[in-house]
Amino acid sequence: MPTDQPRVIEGDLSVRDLRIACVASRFNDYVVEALLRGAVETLKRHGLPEKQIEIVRVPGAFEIPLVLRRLAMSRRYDALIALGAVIRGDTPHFDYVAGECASGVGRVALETGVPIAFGVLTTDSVEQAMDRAGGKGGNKGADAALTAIEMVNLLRRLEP
Ligand code: INI
Repeated sequence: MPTDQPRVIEGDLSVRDLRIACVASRFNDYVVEALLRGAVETLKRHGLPEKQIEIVRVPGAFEIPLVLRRLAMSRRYDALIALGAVIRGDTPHFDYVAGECASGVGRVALETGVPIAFGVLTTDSVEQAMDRAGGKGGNKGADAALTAIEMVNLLRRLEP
C-alpha cells in the first residue's frame, strides 16, 4: 500500500564483519580505563568478536587525533572510537587540550570519511568524569561504541 511518509535512512546496530579500533589516552587512566571497558563490553555484547577489536594507547587527549588519522588512513578499520578524559581541575591548559582534541577528531573524520565516535570526556572535576565513566551519568565509552556501529552502518546505507 503506498504511503506518503518520508523515507527514513538510519544505521542499525549489527556488527557483521566490522573492524573497530579504540584510541585511549593514558592521562587520567582510572577514568579512561572505565570508558574503554564500557566501549569494549558494548562492542562484544553486540556480537563483535574480540579479534576484530584493537586498542591503541596514547599519552594524552592531545595525541588522539594524530593517531586516529594514521589508523583511518590505513583503511584497516570500519570505525574508530576516541576515548579520553580532560579534566579542568588538572590544568590551566584544559581549553587548549580539550579544544584541540575535539576539533582534531572532527577534522580527521571529515578528512578521511572514516566514522569516529567521540568518547572524550571534558569535565570540571574528577567526580563529574567518574559519573560519566560508568557512574550515574552512564558510560560515555559505551555510548561511543554504539555510535561507532550505527555510523558505519548508516554510511554504508548512504553509499551510492
Ligand atoms: N591530557 C588529557 O588527556 N587529559 C588532561 O586532563 C590533560 N591535562 O589536564 O593536562 C592532558 N594533558 C596532556 C596532553 O594531552 C598531552 O599529552 C601533553 O600536553 C603532551 O603533548
